[in-house]
Amino acid sequence: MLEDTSFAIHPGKDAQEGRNNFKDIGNLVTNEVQEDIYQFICENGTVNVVFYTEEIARVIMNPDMKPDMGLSKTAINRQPMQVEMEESESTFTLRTNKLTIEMNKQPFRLKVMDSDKRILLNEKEIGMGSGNAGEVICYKTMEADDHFYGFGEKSGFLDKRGEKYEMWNTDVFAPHNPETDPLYESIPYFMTLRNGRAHGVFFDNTYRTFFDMKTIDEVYSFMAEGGQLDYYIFAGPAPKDVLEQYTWITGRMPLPPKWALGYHQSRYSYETEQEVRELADTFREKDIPVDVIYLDIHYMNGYRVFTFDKDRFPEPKKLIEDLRESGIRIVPIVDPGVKKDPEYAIYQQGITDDLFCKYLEGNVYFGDVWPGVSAFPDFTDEKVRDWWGQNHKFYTDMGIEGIWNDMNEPAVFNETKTMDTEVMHKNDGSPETHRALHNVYGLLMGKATYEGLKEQLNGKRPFLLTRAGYAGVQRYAAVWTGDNRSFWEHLQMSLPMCMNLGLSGVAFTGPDVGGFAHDANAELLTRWTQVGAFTPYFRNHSAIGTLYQEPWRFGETHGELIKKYIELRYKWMPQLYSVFREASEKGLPVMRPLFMEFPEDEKTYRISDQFMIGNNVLVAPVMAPGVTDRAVYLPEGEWTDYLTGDQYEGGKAHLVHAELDHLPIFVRKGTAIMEGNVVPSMDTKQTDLTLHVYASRKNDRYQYTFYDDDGETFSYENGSYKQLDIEIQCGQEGVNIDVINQTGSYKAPYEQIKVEVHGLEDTQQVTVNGQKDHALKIK
Ligand code: MIG
Repeated sequence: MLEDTSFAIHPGKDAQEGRNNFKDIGNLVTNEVQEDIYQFICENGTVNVVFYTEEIARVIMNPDMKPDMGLSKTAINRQPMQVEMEESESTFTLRTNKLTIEMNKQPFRLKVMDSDKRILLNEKEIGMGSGNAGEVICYKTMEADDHFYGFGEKSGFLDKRGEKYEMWNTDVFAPHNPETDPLYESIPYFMTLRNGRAHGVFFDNTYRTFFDMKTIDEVYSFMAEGGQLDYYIFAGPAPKDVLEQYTWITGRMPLPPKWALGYHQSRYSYETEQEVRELADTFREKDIPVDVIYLDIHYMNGYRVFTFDKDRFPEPKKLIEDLRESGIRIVPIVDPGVKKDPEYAIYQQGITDDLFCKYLEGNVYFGDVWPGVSAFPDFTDEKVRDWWGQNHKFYTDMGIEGIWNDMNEPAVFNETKTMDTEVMHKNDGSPETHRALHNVYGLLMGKATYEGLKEQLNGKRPFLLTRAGYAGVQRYAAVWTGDNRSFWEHLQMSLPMCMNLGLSGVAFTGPDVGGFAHDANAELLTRWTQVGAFTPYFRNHSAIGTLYQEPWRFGETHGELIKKYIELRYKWMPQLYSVFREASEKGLPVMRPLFMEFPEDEKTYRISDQFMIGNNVLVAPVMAPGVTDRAVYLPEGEWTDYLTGDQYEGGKAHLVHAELDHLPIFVRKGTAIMEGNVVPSMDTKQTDLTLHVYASRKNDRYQYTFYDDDGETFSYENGSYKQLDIEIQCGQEGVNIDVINQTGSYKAPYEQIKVEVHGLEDTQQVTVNGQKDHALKIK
C-alpha cells in the first residue's frame, strides 16, 4: 500500500531494505583444482569455475561455504571439461580456444575475454560480493557501446541499456506500462552486443533477482536475494551463437504441432456449449481459417480443474468431436489452484497423498483464487508432477491435445499476489522455501503438464500455452504475454517484448491480439491482426466485460481485411514452419530483431518497431491510428514489398505508404520464401506449394532450407520429414535454382513445388535444377 504513496521515494528506503551492506569477496586466500573444477577460496566467499565447452563457462560463488555444484530446476546436466591453467604472481588464467578467464588475486577480480582478447566481462573497483541477509551480487564494467537484450518478458523498448529489472513471477492486471516490472515470466538471462559481437550471461538463480544497467555509471550488476551467485558465460561471438549456446544449457522448443501455428480464437469466456458451437459455425460460414477455440474458466464446475460444468457444457466430448470434424480443436484453461472441497476427488487425492504445498509445521497452505479457498500442488516434487500429468487423461480422453496454463506464478488474491514465501517445497528430496523456488513454480507445472500430455497422446505432439515460466520454459510451452490492453501503445510494446522473449530462448510467443482488457476497435483490431499473422503465436483474446473482438465484430469492411490477413498466415505456414524447425534445432527465435541478421549494422541495434521472420523477411507494421505512412529502415541489400512488388534499396530509411489493407512486408532480393494454399485449418494438408524467388541482379548466393513433415506426430524424430536445401544463385544472366539436397523419408502430400520468380529483368533467364521447367520434383 505504502508503495502507492510518496513513501515509495522516502530518502531512507534503500537502507531500510538492507541494500547498503555490500561485502566484497576480498582477496584470494588459496586455490584448488579438483579434476575439472577450478576452485578459488577468498576471504569472503569461494568461487568455482567450470567449462562445459570451449564457449561456455560457469562461475559459482558461495559466500559461506564451498559452492554447491548442483543444477537449478532448468539447466541441462553436462559434463565439465578440463582446461589449461596458468599462474602468474598476480593472476590465475583459465583458457580454451574461445574463452579466457583471468582471475586477479588481490583483490579477487574476474575478467573474461574471447579468442581475440576482447573483454566480455570485467570487474574493476568492485566485483562479487554478498549482503547480510544472504544476498549475492556482482558488478561488471559497462562499456560505452554495450547494448543489452533478453531478460525474458519485459515491457519497454528493445535495448535494455539504462533499465533495471526484477525477476519475480507476478500476475499484473494493472496496465503494463514501460515501468511495470516484474511481469509473469522470470528469465534471468541477457545478451550484450558491442560493435557487432555478442556474448551472453545466464544468472541461474531462482530467488528474486535484479539486473541493473541504470543506477551506476559504466557499471551494471546482477543480484539475488538468496542462493549462490551462479552464472554461465556464453562466448558468442554472433548473436545467433549466443542463443545456440544458451539453449544448449536450458533446452530448445520441441517442434509444435502445425495446428498450434494456426489462428486461435479466445475470450474470457465463451461461456456455454451453444456459444462455442455458434462461434465455430460463424468461422465456417464466413470461411475464415481457424485452428483453435479456447475455453476459459467458465467451462469448469465451480472453477474446479479437471471438471466441466454440467449446465453450461452438458456434452463436452461430443462438442470436441463435432468441432474436430470441421478442423477446430478445443484448448481449455487449467489453473494450479485446487478448490478446498472435501467432496472433490482432486482435492481429496491431494490431501490424502500429500501432494499440496505445506508449511514446515505440516499444515497445508491455502490461498484464494477463482474457486475460493484453494490448495496448490507442489510441482517441485516428481510424485506430484506425475499425478498432475496423469489427471490430464480427463481431457485427452475427450480428444483434447492442448492445454492453457494460467495463474501459475502462482497468482493468489492477496496483498503479495502470491503464495506465502515461507511455504516449503519438497523439491525432489531437498526441501526449500517458496522464497527460493517461486520463480520455477510455473515452469514445473508446465513440465508436469507437457510430459503428462505427451504420454497420453500416443505419439501426437501436445501443445501447451503458459503465462508464467523461468529460463528453459521453451522446452514445454509457448508463452503469451498476459493481460495487455486494447491500446495502440500495447501493440507497439508487443514487438520488443516478443523479440526479447525470442532472444531469451522462447521462440513461440505472442500477445493477445486485439488486446485483452479495454475495448478494441475496428482499426486497432485490423492493424493488430496484421502483426499477429507474423508473430509466432497468433491468438485473439479479450476479457470479460469488454467488447467482443472476433474478426467480424467491427463491420464488413474491416472484417474482410482481418480475414485476408488470417488467410495470409496460412499462406505463409510452410515458410513459418521451416523457421520454427530452425528454432527447435538451434534455439534461434522465429521473430527476430534486425540486429540478429545484421549485427554489423549499428542502426539496427535499437529498432523496436520492425522485426524479421527468419533471415530474409522484414515486417514494419503500422501501429498508430490514422497513420498510413511510416519510416522503414531497410538494412543492406535490395528489398521487395511482398504485397505491392515495389522495390527498395537497403542501407537506408524509406517513407512507406501503407493504407489499412497493407502490412509492409519486405523480402530481401536474392532469397526465397515458401507459400502454401489457404486451408480452413491445419487439419487439411496443404498440397499446393509455391517457392517464391526474388530475383536480384547482383551476384548473390542464398541457401534456402525448406522443411516439412506430418505436422502432428514425433515420427520426424525417426527420419520421417522432408527437407530441401535449395541454392539460389542470382546474377546478370539470370537466376539458377538448384536443389542440392533432399533428405528425409516423409511422403509429402504434393509431388512438386511450383517456382515463381519475381522481379526478373527481360535479359534474365531462370533455370530450375538446370531445366527451363519451373517446378521442383519431390522425391
Ligand atoms: O484475469 O482466466 O491472463 O488470459 O482470460 C484473471 C481468466 C485470470 C488471466 C489471464 C487471462 C484469462 C483470465 N485470467
